Amino acid sequence: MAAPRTSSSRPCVLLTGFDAFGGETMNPSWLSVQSLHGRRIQDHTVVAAQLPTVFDDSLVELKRLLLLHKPALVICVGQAGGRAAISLERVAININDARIADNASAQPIDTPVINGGPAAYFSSLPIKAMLLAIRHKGIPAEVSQTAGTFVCNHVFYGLMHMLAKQRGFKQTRGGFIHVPYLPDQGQPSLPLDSMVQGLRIAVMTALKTGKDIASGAGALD
Ligand code: PCA
Repeated sequence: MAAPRTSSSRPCVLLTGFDAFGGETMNPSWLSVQSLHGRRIQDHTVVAAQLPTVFDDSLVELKRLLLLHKPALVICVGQAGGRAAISLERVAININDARIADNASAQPIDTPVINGGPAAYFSSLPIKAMLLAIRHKGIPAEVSQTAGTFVCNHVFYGLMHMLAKQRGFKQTRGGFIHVPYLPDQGQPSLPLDSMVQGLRIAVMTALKTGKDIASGAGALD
């Protein structure tokens, strides 16, 4: 697979995190991807960027980043309060259904992410291989069957739609990972170091793995 090149000629990995939302003062998704910015993993350079926790604007920014960096791999990361493990999301669905307002006070209910788009897209990341590799380091991880219906699912669906439809991105792999709260935000939580390490392993495994391994997620629990 010929990897797209950045201006620095080394292929790049785009990691995105979100700004704080819902009354929180921090978002671990941004803090964790930020600390990987500039790191070299499997001869790729990591570019970390922040997306606003806002329907539509988040996808405008994501499209700009894709066209600018032409990454070989894109992983969008978000916070999922209430979860105890790094969640490798399997599927994005074509629905916005917000329980709370986003950071621009919008609260869409039962609207499509993309008018006329397919019902769902699967992640194109090797989520089973990533699950095993992260757990192997003693970091809690799980495959998740829903990224919710708020801005994270919106971005995940929009990402997969762009990769499917945008010229030049057919070879680009992409997907979504949710991270738990940090200890300061409440329980359950995961320390920042573990999130950063888990994401680094996720990126490395995605770059190293061609076809995903066939392993029942249930059997790994
Ligand atoms: N989590 C939210 C949106 C931004 C974030 O970090 C979600 O799970 O939809």
